Amino acid sequence: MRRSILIPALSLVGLFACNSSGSGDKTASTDTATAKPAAPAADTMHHHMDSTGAVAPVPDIPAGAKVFFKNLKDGATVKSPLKIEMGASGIKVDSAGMLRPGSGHHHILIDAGDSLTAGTVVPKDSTHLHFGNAQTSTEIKLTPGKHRLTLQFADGIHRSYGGKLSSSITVNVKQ
Ligand SMILES: [Cu+2]
Repeated sequence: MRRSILIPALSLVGLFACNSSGSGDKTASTDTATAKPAAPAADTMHHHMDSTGAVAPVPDIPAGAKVFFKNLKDGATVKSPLKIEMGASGIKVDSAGMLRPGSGHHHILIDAGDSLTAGTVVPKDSTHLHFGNAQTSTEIKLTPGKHRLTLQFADGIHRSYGGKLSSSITVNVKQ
């Protein structure tokens, strides 16, 4: 398993090294210039390119895949802090950083709209939470009253899979 992740990671490092130093040599793994991009870098700042140099499109959604709030129903009355279990079926929950078809990671949008158009990079702020370590549960603090929560799945480089892989509920947080 680790191996299959490592190999594409290394080939990407080679790609970046090519751009910066012109040396895509695989023996350059001890080179400090090629070692740097191996860090969690490959996040939102780097485009993942295919062999033609174009940014790869958002991967197709596997047939029947869906995401859902496991432990919460629409309209539920809840307490803060609120534990949220994020469910996914038909698609793999994986860590962020690399584009891998058939996988992605969860995001929670708090009072920030129902879903993000497919291909849109999910913002990173207090109302758009990323779970790029493949987390499937979290705890959030909410002020009393009604809140709209959206679970939004996105690909390895944080691009939304769109409404098909999202789910929205309203919760009523009691004082
Ligand atoms: Cu993300």
